[in-house]
Order: sequence, then structure tokens, then C-alpha cells
Amino acid sequence: MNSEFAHDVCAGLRKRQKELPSKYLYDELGSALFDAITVLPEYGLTRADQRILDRHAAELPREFPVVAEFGSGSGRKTRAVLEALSVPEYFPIDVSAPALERCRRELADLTTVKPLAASYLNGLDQVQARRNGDPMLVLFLGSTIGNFDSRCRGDFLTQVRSRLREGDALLIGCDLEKPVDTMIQAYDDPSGVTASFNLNLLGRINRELGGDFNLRAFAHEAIYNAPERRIEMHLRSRTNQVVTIREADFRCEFADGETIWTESSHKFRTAEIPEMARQAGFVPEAQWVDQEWPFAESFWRAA
Ligand code: AVJ
Repeated sequence: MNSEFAHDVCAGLRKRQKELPSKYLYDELGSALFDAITVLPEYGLTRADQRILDRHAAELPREFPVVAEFGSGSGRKTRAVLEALSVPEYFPIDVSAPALERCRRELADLTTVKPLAASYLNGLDQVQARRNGDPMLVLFLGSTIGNFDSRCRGDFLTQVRSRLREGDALLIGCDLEKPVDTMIQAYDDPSGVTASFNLNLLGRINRELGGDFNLRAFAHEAIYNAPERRIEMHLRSRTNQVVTIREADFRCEFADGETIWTESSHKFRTAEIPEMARQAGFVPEAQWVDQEWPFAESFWRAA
């Protein structure tokens, strides 16, 4: 039995606004669907991130023999950084063991890959315990920081900073505000890949926890919450229905039109990024912005 997942699912579905943590979107199928999202014409985020790294990785200081990364991803973006800096030692940190294994295979020709199956902060603790005196660069690409809710975001960055030494650095990607229609299309693509990615969360509950969600009885929705400046993904119940999750001993009612909130993706303003750095105890040293798809890559020093 998958107790942490079960616990988080029940806690989220008991709330008045039902919600499920977005980190659970990435099981094997979810990760494959996310990889498909990154090649959608409407979803420019990953390509913007990649373009900046391809163009500017060579401008990064070449003083980091150790690189750690939150979320191992497909390895494609990381390759640009590891190649430019010729890094001997690389610690990808991810809760998904299959993702780590793919990442290791992808990058093994470039560096010594030391995968850590852990949450981001626990993983960073493990890196701290294993590293020598050399300065370390931590990668936090893809605007995953935007998935943290605004209250947790600063805390998380402060927690990261507290696990670094002076001279270490963080390279962080932040997706920027753009016209609302562009953002909506990116999270509600006409081919339905993002809808599948979102609905798969219910499929995962069915597979791993013995749930009986009828995926056809829920509709994918992406809305822009302008005051909070974030895209929210929801799953809207198409009818009054009852769902049971056997292995969690849980029963849950849905009213027609009620939603489960499954993800937030904050859209940043360029000016708030250096501010966020300082508040967490970093010095913002450089920032690159992609013009085609507004996205910022920022280099922060732990000082
Ligand atoms: C790139 C992982 C941060 O918020 O854009 C893509 C994931 N969700 N489509 C994002 C995602 C829906 C995503 N991250």
C-alpha cells in the first residue's frame, strides 16, 4: 500500500475546494505525457528554457565541479549545462526511480551520474553529506518553482539556501507573464495532450489505490487566475457522482460542476525574480530572457 500517496489524496479530497498535489501527475504515464506536452506547438516553455541554456550556458562561471539538479527531467536541458561546464560529478534528485534511471543513461557519457531518489530538500541534504569542498551549482529548471504556492515558494528557496555554502549557486528557470490567450492555449492544447496529462492523475489513483474514478465523467480545465497571476488546472465533475478509493478506505461525493484543483503554475514578472533571490539569501548575478517565449533563466549566488 502506497501510504503517503493515499494520505495526500484523502487529505486533498476532504478540503472544501478539493485538490490533489501536482507532484503526483508524474507517474510513468504522466511523465510520458509531460514529455509530449513539451513538443506541443502551444507549449513554448520547455523550448524557451532549452534555447536559453543552449545560447548562454557557456557564459556561466566554470567553477563548479559538482552539479545537483531538482527533478531529473529527460536530461536534454541538463546536457547543455554539463557540456559547457565540463562537470565531473552530477547528482540528479527526483522522487521517481524510473526517471532517474533514464536520466543516468542519457548523461552517463558526459559525467559521473549519482542519482538520488528523494524529495528535493532531502536529496540536497544527501548531496551535502557526500560532497567535498568544491563549489556546487544547483539546477532548478523548467519553472517548477512556479508550481509551489506563493506562500511556500519563499520558504522553499530559503530552505535550499540554508543547505548551500557561500560560493555555491542556483540556476533557476521562471516562466513569465504573457497574453492570457497564449497561456490558456499552452495548458489547454487543442490536441488534448494536457487534458490527458491532467486526467491521468485520476487514472493513477485508480491503478495504485484501487479508485473507481470514471475519467470520462471529469473534464480538464485550465483557467488564468489573474490576481494570483497563475494558471490553474482543474478537473471538473460533469455530473453528481460518488467515487470510492478502496485501498484508502475512502468515499467522496462530487457535485455536478465541482472541481478538483490539480496544479498551479505561477507566471513571474522579471522584476520579482531578483527580489525573490535576495529574500532567500541569494545574490542575483545574471538573468537571461527568451524573447520568443517570455521565460527567464537566473543565476543566483549563495553569498
Ligand atoms: C514545467 C513542470 C512547471 O507548470 O508548466 C505543463 C507542468 N503542467 N502543462 C508547468 C505542466 C501542465 C509545468 N512544469
